[in-house]
Amino acid sequence: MKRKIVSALVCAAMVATMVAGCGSSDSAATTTDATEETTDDAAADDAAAADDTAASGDVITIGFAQVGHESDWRTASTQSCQDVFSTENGYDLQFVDCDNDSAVQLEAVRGFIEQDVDYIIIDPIVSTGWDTVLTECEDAGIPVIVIDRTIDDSDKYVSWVGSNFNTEGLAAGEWLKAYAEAKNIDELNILVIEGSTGASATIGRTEGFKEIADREGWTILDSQSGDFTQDGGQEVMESYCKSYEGQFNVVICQNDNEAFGAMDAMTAAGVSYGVDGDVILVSFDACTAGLEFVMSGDINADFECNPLAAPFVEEVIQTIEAGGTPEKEVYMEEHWFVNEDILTSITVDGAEQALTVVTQEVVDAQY
Ligand code: GYE
Repeated sequence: MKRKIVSALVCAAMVATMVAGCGSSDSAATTTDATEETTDDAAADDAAAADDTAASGDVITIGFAQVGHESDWRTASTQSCQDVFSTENGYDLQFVDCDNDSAVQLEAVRGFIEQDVDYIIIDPIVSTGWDTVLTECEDAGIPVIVIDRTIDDSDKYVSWVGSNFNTEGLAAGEWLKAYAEAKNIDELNILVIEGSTGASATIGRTEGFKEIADREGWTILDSQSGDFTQDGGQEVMESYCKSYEGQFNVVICQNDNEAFGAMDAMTAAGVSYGVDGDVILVSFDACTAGLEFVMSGDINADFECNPLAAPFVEEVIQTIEAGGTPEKEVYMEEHWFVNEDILTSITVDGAEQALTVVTQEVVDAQY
């Protein structure tokens, strides 16, 4: 019974957001129709069913298919969901760590459908291959909320909450351009350590940064995946140090954990990096440990990606529970962190964006 009511609400929300997403002029009418249908359905259900809704204080069951445990960012993301969707807050969170395996993630989602959970949260390991399983969720009347990485081949989810990875890549590029100018460095030879292949975070950061590199005529010597892990970053950097010895002066790591591994590899190879070194080191995520390395000058700049999506996801869920239509896309706020105060801002996509110099206070305030 509970499922029926929630399903009806979900269909209303899905129809409304999908129509709105297509830019149809009659989206309001469609929304109203769908809502009326929901109301009728609900009215036809008995009082016991009404008591069974979340609004009456029932536990809301959520299945969360998390990417894995590859990074500090990921740990913070998991913690954020566990804190918000706690038993005390009225939730039953079914958590699956998919260990960066797409097959396991699809299986987890199907398991949630079988369990008949109220909502499914997916942080998609890769951005494609989703339409079939999302159709199964839709058929089961279970709303899907996507967090962090995007799904690019299906829009059968009610909301996505996350970051603009392309903007992060653009920001790193614009910062590097301004920094090199300020330091009178006129040749940039760049090595990139990418994140996991097929992840939208990797695709966005790679494309954004490359756009600036192409515009400025920089040389990207190589770009290989370090799988968003410390070991991966170290391994790729060890091989770069051998293959490109003496040829590079910039290393871009697509997350902090890769940067930690890359620092170990460069130290072992006798390559100096950071504000006093020969190699400019750039990272993404800006987790606490990453910011500590920015403060010490080992990492020159760190482009934040906010992992604390859960409070926004809860808003989406509560909107649906109240019969409303959540936003299809929710972007989270993020900041750009640097060691030196020679630049105070950069212009990204025509907008001026502040650079924050990392102090102990900044580190303490970070996730
Ligand atoms: O940058 C990395 C994590 O998807 C944005 O995944 C996320 C990325 C994050 O493993 O640390």
